[in-house]
Amino acid sequence: MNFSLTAGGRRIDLSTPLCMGVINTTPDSFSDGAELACSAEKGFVVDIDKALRRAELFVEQGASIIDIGGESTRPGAIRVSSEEEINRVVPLVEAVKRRLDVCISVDTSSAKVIKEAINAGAEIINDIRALSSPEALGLVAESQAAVCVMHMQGQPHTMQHNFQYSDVVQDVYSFLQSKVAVCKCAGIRSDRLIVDVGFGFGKSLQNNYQLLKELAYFRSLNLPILVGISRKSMIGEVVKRPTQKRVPGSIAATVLALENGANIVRTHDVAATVDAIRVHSAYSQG
Ligand code: 7PJ
Repeated sequence: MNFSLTAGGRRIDLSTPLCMGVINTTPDSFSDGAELACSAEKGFVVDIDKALRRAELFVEQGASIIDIGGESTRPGAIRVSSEEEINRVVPLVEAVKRRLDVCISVDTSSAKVIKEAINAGAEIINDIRALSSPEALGLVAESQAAVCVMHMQGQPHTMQHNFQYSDVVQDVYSFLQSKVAVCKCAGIRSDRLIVDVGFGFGKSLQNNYQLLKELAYFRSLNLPILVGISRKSMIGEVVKRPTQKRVPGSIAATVLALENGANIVRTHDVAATVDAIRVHSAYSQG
């Protein structure tokens, strides 16, 4: 399937899969956030220069999209206020916009953050809560931004305690199908929509691998598929390594996702992921 996405003023060609590099501006992100802190005394403040250098490096390494997040959504995380999230995210969106010609995605569920992020130049809203707030849905609909609609069962602070599926693949599929219908009904055309099964969001290890194995089934939604696997516990539990050492395992899972139809790969490790995408593309054309 040859998709193209309209995101803000940008047309994004998805005839080959793209890499989305993650920049977390959260103090408690398990893999990178705390590294971007610049002052421990005043609480957490994002070091814009450091974050910008990381964005530049990601672009040099081949990322097409930079995903900026200000709310930690790892299992157990507590929500932060929209004001706090805006303070973390918006200055970085503005700085990346000024410096780099790269598509900017913002990882948020808050309508206030969505509004400010789009004003600052964000072209994709990556909402792990699938625009569940009516204001968020309205704001995205009336903008030109694209949106990534992700499946999650529960909320980050409790999602790994109790989840239940009758058939995880079918349940996630139905959820995405109905969220896509809601988005279209609000006026978001299909060339502005991306879907994501939400690896690790209210799912057992087995659920995650079932979804990875059956990812191709989600192609029948006829929308680009984004996957976020990078360094997650579905890798850590299998390779038995801490987050920083999960890159090879993450790449193995990424290649499987690509083979099953993933169009966008969200990652903390851009260079390795871009290599995997290139090898997979050569294999596909071989
Ligand atoms: C995902 C995400 C994901 C999308 C996070 C982490 C946790 N957004 N945001 N998909 N994961 N669309 O980076 O491990 O899987 S935060």
